[in-house]
Amino acid sequence: MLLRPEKYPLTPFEDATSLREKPELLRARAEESGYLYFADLIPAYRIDPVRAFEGRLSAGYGWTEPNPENRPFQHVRQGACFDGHGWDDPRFIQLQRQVCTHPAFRSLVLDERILRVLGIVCGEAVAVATMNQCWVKLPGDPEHTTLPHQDNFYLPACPRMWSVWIPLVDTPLEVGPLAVVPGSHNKVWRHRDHLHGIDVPRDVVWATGPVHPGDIVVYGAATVHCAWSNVSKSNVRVALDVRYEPVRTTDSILRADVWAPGSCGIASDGT
Ligand SMILES: O=C(O)CCC(=O)C(=O)O
Repeated sequence: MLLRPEKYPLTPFEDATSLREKPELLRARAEESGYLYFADLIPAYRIDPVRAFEGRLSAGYGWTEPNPENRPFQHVRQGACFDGHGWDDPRFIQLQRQVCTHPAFRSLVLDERILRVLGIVCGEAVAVATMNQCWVKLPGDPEHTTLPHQDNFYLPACPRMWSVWIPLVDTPLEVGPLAVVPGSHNKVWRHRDHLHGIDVPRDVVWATGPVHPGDIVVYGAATVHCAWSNVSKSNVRVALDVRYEPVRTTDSILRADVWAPGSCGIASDGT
C-alpha cells in the first residue's frame, strides 16, 4: 500500500537535543510524546562503517549499485526486487544476520550517547535486544511500506521496550523516513490484522521530517509509527531499527540470555 505524507497533517519532529543535559525534562518529553528525536546525535565514525558493510552486501545481493566511496545514499539497481513479502526473502534474512552481528553494528548500538538517552527514558540502564532490523526499502515498491502499527501489538510481552530508528542514508520525505503519532502511546489502537496495521484517521497529526545519518528517532513500544513509501526515482532507504529494554526486565524475550541459568525460572542446576 502506498503511504504518502502529503495525505496527512504533519508536524516536524521536535528536536530533543536541548534536553540532553536535563534528564527530568527529557524523560517528561518521552513520557508525554512517546518519542524523542535527536538531530546529529551520532558521529559519522559510528555510522559510516555500518553503511559501508551493508552497502557491500546490498550491492552483492543485486539490490543496489556499488557505492565504493560509501556516500550517504544508495541507488537501486535496475530491475531489483525482493521475493515474497520482502522480510521473508532469504537474502534479506541473511542480510539481517550479517549486519546485526557485525562489530561496527555492535559499536553503534552500544554508543554511549544512545545508552545514556535510553537510561534516562527508562529510569535505569538498558540492554540491547539480540534481534534487530536493518531495513532496505527499494523505490517504487509500495507493498513493502511499513504501515501504521504499535510494536506492542506484535510483541505484547515487551511493554518496556524502546526502539531506536537510525537512518544510514539521507532520507528526505520521498525516500520514506519514519513517522510517529505524538501521544498515541496512551491508548490501544485497533489493528486490522498482522499485515495491514492500523487505519489511522486522516485528521491525526504525524511527526516526521527529512533525516540524515547521525539523526535518531527513539520511540516506545506503544507509540503508533509507520514509514512513508519510498516514492523516489532511484534512492534506496536504509535504516536500522534497534530494540532496547531496561536491563532488569524479568522474563525478557528480547535477549538471548533468557536461557541463561537462573533466568526464566530455570535454576542454575538446570531444573
Ligand atoms: O524502517 C521502517 O520501515 C520502520 C520499521 C518499524 O516500524 C519497526 O521495525 O517497527
